Amino acid sequence: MPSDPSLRQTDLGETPLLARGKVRDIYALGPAPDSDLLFIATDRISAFDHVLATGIPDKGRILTQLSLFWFNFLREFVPNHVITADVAEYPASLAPYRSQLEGRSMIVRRLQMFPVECVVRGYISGSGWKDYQATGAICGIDLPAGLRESDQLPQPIFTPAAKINTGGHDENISYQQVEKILGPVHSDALRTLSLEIYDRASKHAASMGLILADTKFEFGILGDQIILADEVLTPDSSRYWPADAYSPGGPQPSFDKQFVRDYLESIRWNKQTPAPALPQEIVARTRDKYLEAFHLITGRTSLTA
Ligand code: Q0Z
Repeated sequence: MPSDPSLRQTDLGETPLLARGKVRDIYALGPAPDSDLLFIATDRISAFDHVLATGIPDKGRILTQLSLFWFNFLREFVPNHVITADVAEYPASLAPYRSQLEGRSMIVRRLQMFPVECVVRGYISGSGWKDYQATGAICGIDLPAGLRESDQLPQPIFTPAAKINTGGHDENISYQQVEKILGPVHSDALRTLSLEIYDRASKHAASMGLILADTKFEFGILGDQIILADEVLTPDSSRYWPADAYSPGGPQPSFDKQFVRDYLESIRWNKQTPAPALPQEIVARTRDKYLEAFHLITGRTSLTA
């Protein structure tokens, strides 16, 4: 077996793990409840809701550098949770773990997270398409009749979702339900911020030949300031479509994961655990797609420069 250059598992010794997601791991730096957090994006990849047995080398670095690009792009408009992504500035206690951290991690401020996923859709796809077909609406927003899958919406819409624990899918909820959870002031702030960020980001993406079909933001609050958190505008939290191949009337190929999905369909995996490994060719082609997304969005050819 050739050696695996991907990082699928992190281990920071005594540093307490706070949460493990499908792709990212969060550690607590210092005593709860006010300590900073350490976010690490691993090279794990999920498809059909399962984490696969094979990692994509550099995926965590690529997604971290993309998030940092967007945090910086948006910095004058919205504050974000990043303290530093420079491992030279990390606490000395993390020095032994540098190889797991470099390029793929950030130290962030611990926030009170809003328990609502702030999704903005400019195009109709995924759960939005399903809900529209069933009800003619998404999250209580009535839409014109006759839309086709992947069509552009008359205007971008805020389609919040409630987090469901235990690995379940988030559930689309109405703005009224958000108001019941967060109150009218925070609800309006999150909707306005989300739509404005989508507007800015989708214009940048369009200038690079990409459609930003939809994206999910997570916000938290520190004192009285609303802060953009988590990962932002990565292919894992967003649907990017190459504009030159856009063809509404059906699903659009996934920018990053289509080779993986096609492979898993070709082997007729039953989509139950355990998730299979990927052939090296699928790994290499998928890695190239993540690098291509990074290059298109940031204009940079190197992850480190
Ligand atoms: C985000 C999540 C992940 C599993 C907690 N700045 C923050 N302050 C407090 N909490 C969070 C953040 Cl970003 C926070 N998540 C979502 C991310 C793995 C769950 F990488 N959970």
